[in-house]
Order: sequence, then structure tokens, then C-alpha cells
Amino acid sequence: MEKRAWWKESVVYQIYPRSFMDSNGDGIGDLNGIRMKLPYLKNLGIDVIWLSPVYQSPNDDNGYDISDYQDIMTEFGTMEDFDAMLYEAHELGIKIVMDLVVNHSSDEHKWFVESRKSKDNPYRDYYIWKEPKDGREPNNWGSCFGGSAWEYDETTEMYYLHMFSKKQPDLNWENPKVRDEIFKMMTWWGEKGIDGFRMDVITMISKDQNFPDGEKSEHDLFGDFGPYVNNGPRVHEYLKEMNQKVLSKFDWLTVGEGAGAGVSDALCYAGADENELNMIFTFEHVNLGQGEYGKWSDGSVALPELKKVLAKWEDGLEGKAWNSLYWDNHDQPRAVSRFGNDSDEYREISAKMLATCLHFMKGTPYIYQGEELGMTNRRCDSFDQFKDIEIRNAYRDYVGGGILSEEKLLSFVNAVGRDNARFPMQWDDSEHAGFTTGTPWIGVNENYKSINAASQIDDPNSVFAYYQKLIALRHSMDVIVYGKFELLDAENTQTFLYTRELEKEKLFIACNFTQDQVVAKLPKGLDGKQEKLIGNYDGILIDGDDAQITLRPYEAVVLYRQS
Ligand code: TEU
Ligand code: CA
Repeated sequence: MEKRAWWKESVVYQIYPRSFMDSNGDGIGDLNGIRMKLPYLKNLGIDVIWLSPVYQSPNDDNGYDISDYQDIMTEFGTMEDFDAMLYEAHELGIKIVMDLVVNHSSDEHKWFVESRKSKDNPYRDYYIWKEPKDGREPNNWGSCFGGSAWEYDETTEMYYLHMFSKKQPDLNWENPKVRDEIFKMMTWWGEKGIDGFRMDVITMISKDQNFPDGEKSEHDLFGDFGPYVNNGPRVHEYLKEMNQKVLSKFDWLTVGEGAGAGVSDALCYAGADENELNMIFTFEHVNLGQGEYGKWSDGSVALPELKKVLAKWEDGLEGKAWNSLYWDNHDQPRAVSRFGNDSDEYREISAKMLATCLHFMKGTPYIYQGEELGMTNRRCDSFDQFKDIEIRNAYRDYVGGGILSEEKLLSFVNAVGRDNARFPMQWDDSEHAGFTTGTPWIGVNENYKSINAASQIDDPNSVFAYYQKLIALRHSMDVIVYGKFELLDAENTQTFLYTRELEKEKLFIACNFTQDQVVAKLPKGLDGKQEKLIGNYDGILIDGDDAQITLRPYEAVVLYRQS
């Protein structure tokens, strides 16, 4: 069995603080609200909280635009509030992993305020400045939030690079002073006692210094920056330096957000002997189903495609690098709406099926706030209900540019827009779902009266209770953490079947992704007499003679055998 580690055996819960719990009635989630809910998370059984950014920020991108890496966002509270939350989490045995956003800072960070003052300012080369080319942007790269990736600055008559919003200028990692500032800041947080970092678009920090134009197809307004920004020429050198100077000094969980990273890249970023990170998040499965308008689509994905991508990562990393497992995060639509069925009839059962499918795979599982309740997408009927800069800019570009009708883009945003994850956490059936006593910064999903924590925490048949069981099983069985994954029946369009094996222990996981009743063959060596470890229905429909199992609509079953 491969080397044990606490971060391999943990279950992580992601909190998007703005939408988690408001303690002071200003309609915005905050640190004291998180502290209030630590017992809820302890009851769920999770080991680690990944905290989306809580640093000082003008909130152009809800905290992913940082103006002071060592101060707390005013709306979220004070450093004393942070210290109190960290202390209480540790008292409960819960670790806190922070969000490191150092591909870019906010344009209100003092470094950028200085950098833009003059070409010879000491901070000039903390960012990426280029002269105009033929009177225009230095190249044809587009920003992830639409528009050009270059913003012209009148003061010095040069452009600066921003892969995201123009208020998120990219930091220049070529500059050793930038790297040292960041490593010093990371160490400062480490000495405060945090337990690691999730690293925002860390795969983008090294750019091709020629800044060449990207490929552009006829539909595209901008060139593809991918080959020149993702997994850039010095990214592994920088991460090895970060590991040597910071990460190696702490017993941390480190997970990189792997925009554009494939399995071969992951073997470097997360390779057991690479001395970079513990694991990365792939985008490959959540980016399936994209069409001619990029992510703006109905989000539907054929099951064989989804299985193949997930299996490719399981097989590709097996024994060489550690994997992460997620359906949801603050950038993704709600899994039960996208990959399950959020109708009244099938929402709970399909949420439990998706949870089983993910949590029995090999890797560290991540639960996004509300996923443990089976929270769904919110179907909005007006763009006024959205706050996300990515959505607002998409409206500007696609509707404003006459490319898509408002109705069409609205259907896509309702399917895959990031605000689906940012409508407030649904705590109970009181006004605003108990998230705030004030007016929430963003509207609450209208279904909060039927989908909320209070109605589930004492119900043994709830989605919440099912997640408790999954987490407890992972804590008690090495085969779930360390067993080798093998996909079965890859082409099947209705079922996701796989096994896990560790020494004499074997698991068979069978998930029906449809509302039809289907039959699945048992893998060799199983005759149905095995122990049913967990499932989202009572009983089991097994035919030992024919070595097959009947799966009811959205049924998930896990069989356990010790040979
Ligand atoms: O996301 C990086 C990223 O690639 C996302 O913008 C993703 O492509 C998009 O949201 C999918 O629709 C990270 C953070 O998770 C995100 O919240 C930030 O907006 C972004 O970086 C910039 O910091
Ligand atoms: Ca508040």
C-alpha cells in the first residue's frame, strides 16, 4: 500500500464565506458565522475546511482579487475573528486550509498602485507590462471573463496583463522579488497555524515570455492563450522553489487548481516524489459538454464521456500521484442539477447516488457547502438576480454583442453559471433560509423551505445523514482510501460500475445514472452474497444465479467482499 498521509485520509468541506452564514445581519456571510456552524460540520464528520478567500478585497471577483494578503476582508470580520475561528476549528479537530490567490492580485493592492505610477517604480516588474504593438494590445489573448487580457494604462501608456478581470492584474512570477514576497506571506500564515492552501489557477503562473498570439477560430474574438499560459515553462521550477522554501516546512494539505492540466501534468504537480503539491483539481470532467460558446451550454454530458475522464485520472495517477475528487465548488453548478435529477421525485435519491459514486473513488473527496443537503441550481428569470462578474461579462459579450439572445444565455447561465453555487446556504425554513436576519447580498433559492439543514440533521434518511455515513466509512476502511480503482463496462450509457481492491478486500460500486430500472452484471468473484456496505435504497435486487444486480432509478449500491 502506498505511503499513508492525513490529507489522503481526509474529507474536505469547501466554504464560500460570503454565502455560508451571516452572524451580524448585514446580509453577508462572515467568519463569526462560520464559527457558529463548526459544530454542524463536526457533526457531518469532515476533517478539513477549505476556506475560499477571506483577505482584504474590493470584491470585484468576490475575494479572488486580493488587496492585502495579510488582512481580513472588512465585511468578513477581523483578524481576531479569524484567530477565534481557527482556534475553535482546531479544538474540534477540524483543519483549516486557506485559498492562495497569487496568479494575480487586486489592482488596489499597494504593489499595483505603486507599479502603475511609473516605468521605473521599484514595483513596476511585480506585474506584466508591455508596450502597445502597432498601437494595439501586445497580443490577441482573451481574458477568462471576456474581453482582451490586456488593459491600457494612460499614465505610462503601456498595457498590463490580466487573465481574469481588469481589476485582477497578473503578478510577474519571473521576478524573484514577487516570489519571495509570496513565500514570506505563506510562511506568515503557516506560523499562525493554518493547515495548508488551495492554490488558485496555480498552473497559470508561468507565461511564455514571448507572449505570442494564440490560435483563433472564426467564432473566436480572441486567441487561445492556453498553450502559452497553462502549465508554462517555469511553473514546476516555481513550485519546487515554493516547496523547498515554504511547503516543506509545514505538514500541510496543498491542492492546486489545475486549469488546463492533464494527467501528465498532474504527475509533475502532484507526483509523490516531485516535491511540489499533494494533489491538483482537474477541470476535465466539469468542462465536458462545452460547445461553440465555451462553457455557455446546457451542461449535459454523456455518461460514458464522464466515466472515461474520471477513470483516466484514476488510472493515470494510480501509485504515482494523489488525486482529488469533486463534483461541486464555488465555480460550478450544483451536481444534483447537472449530473443527477433535481426533480422532487428524484432529487434526494440521485444526490445520494452521486455522493456514492464520487466518495468511493480513489482520492481526497471535496464537499461543497450545501452539496451534503442536495441543494440545487436556482432557476432565475432575470439577469438582475446574478452577481457574478463572469455572468455579467457574458451578458455584455454575448447578448450585448448580438451573439446569443437573452433567453438563450439565461438558459445556459441557469444550467452552468457560477452563482448556482453562491446563492446562500440553506440552514432552515425561516426567512432567507436562516442565512441572515438582514437582506442577503444575493437572493436565496426559493426551494429553501423544503431543502435545508434543519430538516435533515436529525433525519436518518436525509442526504445529510447519507454523507455522514459515507464519511464515516472512509474513515474506517483503508480499501476506500487506498484501494486500486478499476472501471467496468465503460461504454454503458446508464450505469457507472467500478471496483476498488486492496490486498484481500474488494468493493463493487454500482450507480444507476438514470430514472430507468437497469440490470448490471456483477464482476467476477462476486455472487451477490457479499455484504451491502451502503446504498440509497432499502434491500438489494440481486440474482446470484445470473450474477447480476437490478438497479432501481438512480440506485447506488456498494458491495464488500473479503477473500
Ligand atoms: O477559477 C479559475 C477558473 O478557471 C475559473 O474562472 C473557471 O474557469 C470558470 O470559473 C469556469 O466557469 C479560479 C477561482 O476558482 C475563481 O472563482 C476565480 O474567479 C478565478 O480563479 C480568478 O481568481
Ligand atoms: Ca455578516
